[in-house]
Amino acid sequence: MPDVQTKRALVAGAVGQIGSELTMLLRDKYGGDNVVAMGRKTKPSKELEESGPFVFGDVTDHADLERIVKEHDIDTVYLMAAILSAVGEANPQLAYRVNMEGLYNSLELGREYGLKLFCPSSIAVFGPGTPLDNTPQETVLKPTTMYGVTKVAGEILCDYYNQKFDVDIRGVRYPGIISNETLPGGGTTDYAVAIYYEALKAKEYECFVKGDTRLPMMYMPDALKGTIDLMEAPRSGLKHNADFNMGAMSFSAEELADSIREHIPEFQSTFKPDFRQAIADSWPNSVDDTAAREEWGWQPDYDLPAMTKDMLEVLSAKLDIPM
Ligand code: VAH
Repeated sequence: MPDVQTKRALVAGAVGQIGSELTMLLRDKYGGDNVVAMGRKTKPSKELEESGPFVFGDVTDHADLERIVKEHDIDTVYLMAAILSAVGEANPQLAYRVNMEGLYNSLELGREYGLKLFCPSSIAVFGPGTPLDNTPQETVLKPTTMYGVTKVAGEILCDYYNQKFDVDIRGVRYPGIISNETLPGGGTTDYAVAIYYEALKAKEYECFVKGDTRLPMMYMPDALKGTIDLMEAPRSGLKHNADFNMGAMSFSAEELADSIREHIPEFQSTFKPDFRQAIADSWPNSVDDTAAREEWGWQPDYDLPAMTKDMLEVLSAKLDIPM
């Protein structure tokens, strides 16, 4: 099948951490009217509501999703709706339903309507037995969270639909994403966002993982750039589908706090691990993203110092708290 040229996109999960910023960027690119934002329950921001169409819908409801795809003449779907790792461990049944049924419905609509799909995965596909450093593209995938289980199954399903039905499905294994627009909802890497808000607001933060916990992370502008670049790459150059490792930076919670102290010397950080420590411990320290670099030219712009500087500047202005 030739490459689908996106004219009208649907972003499912458009009120979430990544979806909200991705929608605005896609609207800049394709025109506000051509990018339909879909949320399930949460009221959208004024910006999201006024810059293009917004609909309420549920990815677990095939008929509902099909109606939206047909009504808006959608050719490309970004499936950003998901239950993340921490909430998923509190309610594995919900994580299974949203992540698996949402994906299955999207894949089936992709097959029926010839849609191009972005179906994100996560470093949560890794687990015990996976090499921790510079984790290879092809390696042991035996996660210990329901979120990770749904992402491994999802990657394989995406490969299957690609081969069997020639559906153009792409995706990356997102690391922890750090951003300053919409808060993340219920992941293990949420501390890496919360720490910036609290450093400005309270000058102290109690982190829910240990100081030496090291994870792969990425600043939102890089995550968005990677997402769109992968979707725009010629399909013929891709050997992988929806499972690209995509690295940017890797730091421990203590190093993150230290980078903030470069700007706010009085900032105090303490570490009190909870149930999320075990989840973090099951994930790698860093990933090998050679395949993404070779197949579609992936190249991140931000390292930890550059991200911290930008995060604090943006949040200081937004919260009206001087550094
Ligand atoms: C989570 N942020 O913490 C997500 C992520 C890297 C993991 O996909 O659950």
